[in-house]
Parts: sequence; C-alpha cells; structure tokens
Amino acid sequence: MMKALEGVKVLDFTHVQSGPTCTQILGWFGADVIKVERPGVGDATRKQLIDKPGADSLYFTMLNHNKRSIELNSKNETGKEVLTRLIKECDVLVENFAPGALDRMGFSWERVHEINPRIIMASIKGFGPGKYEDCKVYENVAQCAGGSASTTGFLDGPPLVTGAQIGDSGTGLHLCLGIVTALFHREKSGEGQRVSVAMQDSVLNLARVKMRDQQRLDAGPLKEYSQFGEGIPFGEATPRAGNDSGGGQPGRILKCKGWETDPNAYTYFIIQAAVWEKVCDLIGEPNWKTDDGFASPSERLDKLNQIFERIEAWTMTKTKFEVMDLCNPLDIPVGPILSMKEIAEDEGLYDTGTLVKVDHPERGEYISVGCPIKLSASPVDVTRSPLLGEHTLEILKDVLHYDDSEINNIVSSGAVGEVNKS
Ligand code: CAO
Repeated sequence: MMKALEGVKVLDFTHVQSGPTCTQILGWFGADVIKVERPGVGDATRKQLIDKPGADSLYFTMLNHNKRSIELNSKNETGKEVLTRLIKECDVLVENFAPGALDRMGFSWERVHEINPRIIMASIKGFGPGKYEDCKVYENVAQCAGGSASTTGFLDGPPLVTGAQIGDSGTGLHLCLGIVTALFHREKSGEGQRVSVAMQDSVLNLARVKMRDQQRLDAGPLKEYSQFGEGIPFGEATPRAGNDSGGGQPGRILKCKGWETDPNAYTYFIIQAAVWEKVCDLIGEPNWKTDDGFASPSERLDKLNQIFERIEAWTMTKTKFEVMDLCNPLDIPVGPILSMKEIAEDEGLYDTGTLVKVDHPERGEYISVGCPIKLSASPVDVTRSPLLGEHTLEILKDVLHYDDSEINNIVSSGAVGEVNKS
C-alpha cells in the first residue's frame, strides 16, 4: 500500500526533541527522512540519559524512527556543497537550531529558497520575533512562557510544569501540520514557503482556554472554579485550578481502593449536571437529587468539597477499574489514573499500534509509542532509528548520485564521517 507522503524527501536538520518529533511523523506517513548529523557526534540525545552503555539512548531512539542518518559537517566547504545538493533534492528542510545558527552556516531562508524555490523550510524557535527572539529555549521554558505553568498546580502552591512535553512535542506537532499544509499549497502553486513555529506560541495555543478565562474574569469570578465555591477571592490573572476541569463541569481526582500504597490508585470523577441523579443513586445519597442546595448545578457550587468528599468515600471502596466499570454504563465520566507501567502492559494499545515493540541492534527490544494518528489508507510501520551515519554512503550514492571518485573526495575532505563501503 502506498504511504500518504511517499516520494516526499525531507532534509531533517533537527535535534533534541521538538524537531525530531515532527520529522518522525513525516517518516511514519512515508516521507524519506534524511537526518543530517555532525560527524562523530550526532544528535546530542544519542548519548543523553543512557541506560545501556554503548547503545543509543531511548531518548534518541524513541524520537527518530523511520529516518536515515547521514554524517555531514555543514561548516566544511565540501560539506556545504553536499548540503546544497541535498537542498536541491529535497522537498522539505526542517530545523530547530538556535536562532541564527543556520544563517551562520550560510543557509538563510533566502539562500535556501534560491537553491530550491519549491522547498518548504520549516523552523522551530523558542520565541517569535520580538525581544526574546534570540533566546535558546527548552521544554520547561516554553511551558512557563506560554501560560501553562502559571495556570497549572494548586492555588496554594507554586506554578507547575506538566509531564506531557507540550513545549517540545507539542511544537513539533504544530510544525508538522504547517509542513503538510505548505506541501498541499505547493501542489497548487508550485512554490515553496517558510513555515515557522515558536514554542511559546504552541504552548499558548494549547492553553487557549486559560486565555478565555483571563477575559471572563472581567465579568466577575469564575464560578465553575472550586475556588469560587470555597469563597476565595480571584486576583487579576487566571488562577491555578488544581484538578478542576477546563470545560466548567466540576471534576476532581479522588482516591480509590489501595491509595495508601499505590501512588496511582486514583480516578478522575466528573459530576456533569446531566448525570447528577445517577451519581446520587450510585453513591447512596438519593436525597441529594431533590434536597434544597443540591438539586441544581449552581446550588452545588459552594458544596463541591462536601460532595466530592462523599463521592471519594465511595470510590475508596472500589479500585479505579471498578469505578470505571460501574460508572461507564451510567455515562458518568470517570478516568482511571494510569501509570506508565500499566500503560506499557496494556495489550490493547499494542493491537492498535499506539505502543510498539522495536528491535535495535545495540539495545535489543524496547517499547516505543507508535503513531497516534491513524490513516486507513496509509498504515504506519515503525522502523528502528538509524545508527549515526548508517546511511551516509547510501545517501551520497542513491539520493545525490555521486560517483565513487567523488565520494572518495568527499570522504577525504572530512565533510562526512567514516563510510562503510562493504
Ligand atoms: N555540522 C556542523 N555544525 C553543526 C551541525 C553539523 N551537522 N549541526 C549543528 N551544528 C552546529 C550549529 O551550526 C551550531 O553552531 P554555531 O553555534 O557556531 O552557530 C552548533 O552546532 C550548536 O547548535 P545549537 O546552538 O542549535 O545547539 P545547542 O545545543 O547550543 O542549543 C537548543 C540547543 C535546543 C537550545 C537550540 O538549538 C534551540 O534553542 N533551538 C530552538 C528551540 C528548540 O527547538 N528547543 C527545543 C529543545 S528540545 O527539543
């Protein structure tokens, strides 16, 4: 079966997490992703958070499936010539270097566009144009600058970053969408274009509902926040809302059976107005269906602590999975707090390809997260990440069509690492 992006060549000049997330998705959809890495060094993540000495790290392998690797020194004159040829051959160039790094190499957007007017050049930076545009930026900086940290955590605690990598992987996803949109546009116009995404902007986009609440504050307190029911005054900015749900339905994380020893024996529990009566019956408080002060959602706002304490007394008698089994048939929305261990052991996720087992020559088998986007006519086969420079010779020959003597000259110039000619 032909893959959706088959025939699209991607010059992958990305490193660490944000850019590689993007190009990995392009690879999953069938693009030929050619990862350019510094000779002898490669992407810094290859050797970060090492769990198996001598092997590429999980940090690297889990972000670089379905790619080929060429070692190429883009600061060496011959290396620049090879890179120029790659730019001519490719449909997309993706990079997430520090601001100005590509210009310093001699490959500004103007130059890249001149070499190949059809190319799409896609970049991730920490900030967009403005006073912070020259900053190097990592995940948690983006979470803080994008409004996520100030709105995450409990009211009486400090701002918190989340475990989901919304700054890096979230930005990679945004960039990926920009690239396929630009490819779609190129089909009609024949022209390439520049795609830029700032990590701050991506996080803010994901924290959009908190900007909604910032403006709603002008009209008075945010009544669906637990803080309102507790009589705590609001300040000038969207506050941290603990585990309140962003959609306005009261919800909390509640203890389940075993919470004393299991840090993840919890469930999320939402008391939507539509299922209030069913909740009352389930927890053994049928009178709350009609009692003054409990019958309507607005009356309940100042009693949420009391109500959730009562629901928790019930959830603590059940495991998080029993809560799910009892609530689902009643349409009461609940969500077990799943640990990474539980997720890794969920056979159903392997059946759908959301989790995959990948074999690697240096590490043996490991678990990875597969492609979360399922295309019916373009199924994803996850292939292992490349070893550093594994495809240097193959790319010089088959993609760039250098002959043997040209390849010898390139190798002796020091532009590429060792090539395996066996
Ligand atoms: N050949 C020769 N030189 C190369 C090369 C190659 N194949 N690949 C990279 N380099 C050089 C770059 O040109 C740069 O050199 P100069 O500083 O002389 O211009 C140098 O390597 C370092 O690149 P960098 O500044 O991008 O890397 P860093 O480790 O110092 O910074 C990071 C990392 C991520 C903070 C920075 O790249 C950045 O801010 N990127 C944009 C935001 C981003 O993506 N952040 C997410 C980080 S986690 O996903």
